Amino acid sequence: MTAARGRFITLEGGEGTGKSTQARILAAALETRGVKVRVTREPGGSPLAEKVREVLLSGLAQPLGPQGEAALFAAARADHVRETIAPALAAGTWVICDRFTDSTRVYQGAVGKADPRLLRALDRVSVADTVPDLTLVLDVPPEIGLARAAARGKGAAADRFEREGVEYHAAIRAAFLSLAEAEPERCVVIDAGGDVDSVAARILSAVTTRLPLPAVAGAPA
Ligand code: Z5A
Repeated sequence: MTAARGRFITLEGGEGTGKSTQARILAAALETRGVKVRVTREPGGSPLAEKVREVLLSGLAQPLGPQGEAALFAAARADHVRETIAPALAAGTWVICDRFTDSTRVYQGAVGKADPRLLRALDRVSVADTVPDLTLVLDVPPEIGLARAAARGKGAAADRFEREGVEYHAAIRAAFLSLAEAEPERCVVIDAGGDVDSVAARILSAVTTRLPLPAVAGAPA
């Protein structure tokens, strides 16, 4: 018997909104309910895409401009989808991805002003039909997200995106909110303020409301 396709969940939002933390917590909660889960991230998520991540976050590619960076994010994404995401979904594993193509639409598109026709063409090649079933947009004011990221990264050098000012991160937040508003059937905005456990409860509630879990004997409801 072939396994039913897994579900594809993406976590999006600005810096320090808690995506990585919540991806791990959501995976553990789903596994408790009998779901096999693979957590991954972008840029990265496959050996080759992790190498492209280093180039992008170092700022080496910044002189290429938003369109050049978008092409690199898409090249990494094509490999990530082919090597990691699509095989997991085909095997019936649920995939939780920390950032995906909405990040390109927001960072390089809405804020960077890359040509939307280019971004759509890149999506056709890199994403094709591997579209998320559910996208959780984690939302906090940028001052809170940046403070969280700074507290975590004490002593480490800021990456190419962390070096941007608060106005830039406010524009990113607004762009994520308007993207979510435009696609309510796929996107849910999660209030990511408050403690980790409260945010995790909001996320689990959104996931179990939108995506029916496979029935597993003995698993908690
Ligand atoms: N980018 C792009 O431009 N185009 C693209 O297509 C893609 C990405 C895919 C990736 O950097 C950068 O690439 C990203 C956009 C760009 N840059 N920015 N900004 P990254 O992966 O290194 O950075 P990030 O995605 O923004 O992740 P982050 O800074 O690690 O944030 P996070 O994953 O949302 O948060 P976290 O790591 O879970 O939490 C941050 C800290 O806050 C940590 O110490 C936690 O313990 C703490 N935390 C988490 N939740 C809470 C709550 N609720 N209360 C208090 N403290 C908390």
